[in-house]
Amino acid sequence: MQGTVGELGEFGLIRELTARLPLTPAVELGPGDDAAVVKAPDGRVVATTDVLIEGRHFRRDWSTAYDVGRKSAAQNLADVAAMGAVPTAILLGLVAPADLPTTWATELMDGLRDECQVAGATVVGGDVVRGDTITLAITALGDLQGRAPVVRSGAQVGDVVAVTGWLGWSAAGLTVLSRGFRSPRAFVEAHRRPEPPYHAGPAGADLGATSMVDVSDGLVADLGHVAKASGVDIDLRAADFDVPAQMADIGQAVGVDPLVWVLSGGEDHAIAATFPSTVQLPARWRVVGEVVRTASAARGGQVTVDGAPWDRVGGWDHF
Ligand code: TPS
Repeated sequence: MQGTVGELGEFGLIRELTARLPLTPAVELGPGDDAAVVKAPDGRVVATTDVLIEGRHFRRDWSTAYDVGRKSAAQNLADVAAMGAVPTAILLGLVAPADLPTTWATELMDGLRDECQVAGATVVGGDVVRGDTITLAITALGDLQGRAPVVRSGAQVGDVVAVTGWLGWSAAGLTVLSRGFRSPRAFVEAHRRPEPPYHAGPAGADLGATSMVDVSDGLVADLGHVAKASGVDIDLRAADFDVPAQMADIGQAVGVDPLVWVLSGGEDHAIAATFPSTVQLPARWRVVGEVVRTASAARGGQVTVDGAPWDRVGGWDHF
């Protein structure tokens, strides 16, 4: 293998990258032709895309290429799961400088492949282009397997709000890394390699979720989209969140209220959903609030914590 992607060339690089990919039952034709063929027995395809840029979404001195691959696959696959679908495939658009070590690109692909495997999907194709800043454009596809998609607009007054997965760990890790530390490892690892609860997407749909979202920008911010789309408000109960002792300790050490990480931190890719209050939820779902009639003139969208507006660091917004 040549040292840099520039030395290897576009087609050499594509050969190196695609040689690492398995086929799965959902894939009729993998990489190598003009396009791949992914089965959609459901007759519908769930599709989503996300762009990640070096410096803004990841740093090469904070994460390995493998972890960048795991995380960038995870955030797309989690979006598919949050619709109530099972992920089937991803496609990668990679912009890379010519001096990028080939191993960075192959390790990235290994990370994408391994995270896809966790979710039951695989990489079916992509493109590589030369450019100044490493940029990944990832498209993920999924299969609803006959389910109705669980959209943001379905929350009903009286529903409970429940979450599953991790909350606040990635944001705590980002705070630690931003301040030049590399530990505690649990938080740094959570930031480098989130573990979305993929299975909870389709399972939540089957339990009767009335709305569902992937928590990427922060719980309050993402539930704000649900509340707005559904024309309701949402009230969360701070005491119902799990703030682990280790998170409280590190919060104390860096002077941050850990509830800010839990409620406003993104990138753990937890799943939040609303359910009719009559639904018996399995233990992995934690009930943290309820859907209430909107009090705002703007016809919904307010998320309160213990009845008060939550204005402490308002989630992630690029602009
Ligand atoms: C180096 N960050 C970037 S994107 C995002 C967050 C919390 C939310 C979702 O983005 N600086 C570095 N790495 C990071 N991960 C952050 C800052 C924080 P999108 O809306 O693009 O899906």
